[in-house]
Amino acid sequence: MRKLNIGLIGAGFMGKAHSVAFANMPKFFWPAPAMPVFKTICDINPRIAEESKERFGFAEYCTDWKEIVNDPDIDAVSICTPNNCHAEIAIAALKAGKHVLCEKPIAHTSEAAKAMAEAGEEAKKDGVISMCAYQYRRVPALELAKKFIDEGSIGRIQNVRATYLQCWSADPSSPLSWRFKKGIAGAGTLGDIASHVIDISQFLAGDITEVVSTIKTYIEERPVQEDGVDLLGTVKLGADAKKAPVDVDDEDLFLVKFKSGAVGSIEATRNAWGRNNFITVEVHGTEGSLYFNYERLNELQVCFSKDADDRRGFKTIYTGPAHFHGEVTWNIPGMNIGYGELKTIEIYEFVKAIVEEKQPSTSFAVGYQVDKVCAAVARSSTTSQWEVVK
Ligand code: SOE
Repeated sequence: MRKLNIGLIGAGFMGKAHSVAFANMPKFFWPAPAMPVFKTICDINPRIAEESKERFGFAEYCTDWKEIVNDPDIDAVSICTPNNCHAEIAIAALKAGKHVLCEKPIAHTSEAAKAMAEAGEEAKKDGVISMCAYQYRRVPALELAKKFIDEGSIGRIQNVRATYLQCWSADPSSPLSWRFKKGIAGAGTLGDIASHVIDISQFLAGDITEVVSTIKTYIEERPVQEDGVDLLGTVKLGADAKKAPVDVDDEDLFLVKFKSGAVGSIEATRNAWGRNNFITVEVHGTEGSLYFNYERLNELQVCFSKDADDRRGFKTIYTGPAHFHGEVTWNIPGMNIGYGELKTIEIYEFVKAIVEEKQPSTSFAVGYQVDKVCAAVARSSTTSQWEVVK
């Protein structure tokens, strides 16, 4: 079986998610398209780099990503660093002929996102794969929603209402990690999580062409955590901790127009107490509606206008073996998959794309399209006008 030497850069939360998924991929998808070999893991923190080598089973570790990009034995690179490093690493890796899976958002500026998309197109000519980690569109229930839409079961889409609500940043005592710094993250909630629901909405209803938005920053300064690793709000610092300003958005609200003529609304925040990974999408068509909530990951609610008046309403389909990649996960609907399996599906799609030399559905070009919508949302929040996605 073909082997694929992996270099993983950034050993935090996402580094763990990618490592677990590479390890599990052949356990679910057998025979695997290729066997991942855990070659090198990189983190700028030497202690974390060394520990992660042991923990995730890599042969080597390093603290400089260039060692991975320059290693002729490495075939594919996973980029799990903060956003401001994506472009430099991804472009260098693609130029070195390595397949790249990069965490979202694609980049921290529009210029960097454009350069990555161009590098992805260039690399494509040599059969090199670029992929942006918008994994949620691969939730089996959302793949099923797409199937209903494509089959015409809910008619023509009129409205898409999507939210991504979390609460990990609602507490002002949670530290100023890189996610609250524009220079590193590029944006706050917008790039971090609104981008996911933009991708899902475009996956289901086609490209967004215009937006009008309002953006708010609720917590304008946060305590500084010296040498802190980003732990997503699980760390709380005392009132006496030194504080520094937040220069990114906490909440984004926007209306959207799709190329198809459909309209919609998107809301995203990391400051909604009680909401955890509350990704919802409701699609209203001329002949029915679909509803999904990530907190009920294995369910899709469907309602069809053709049902008799006295029994029309949402019914729940539990995803399982009959659905997207369900035949390789667990045998009975209701046994359920979780975040780990979802990342495993993403890694399978990446490895399959490499072996088949076919760009995945979330190529850098798609990551760039999401970035363009985010840029229009940011522009509209200052002009208070509808802004065209360009
Ligand atoms: C934090 O908001 C975060 O880890 C995001 O960065 C991820 O993209 C999302 O899937 C879960 O929440």
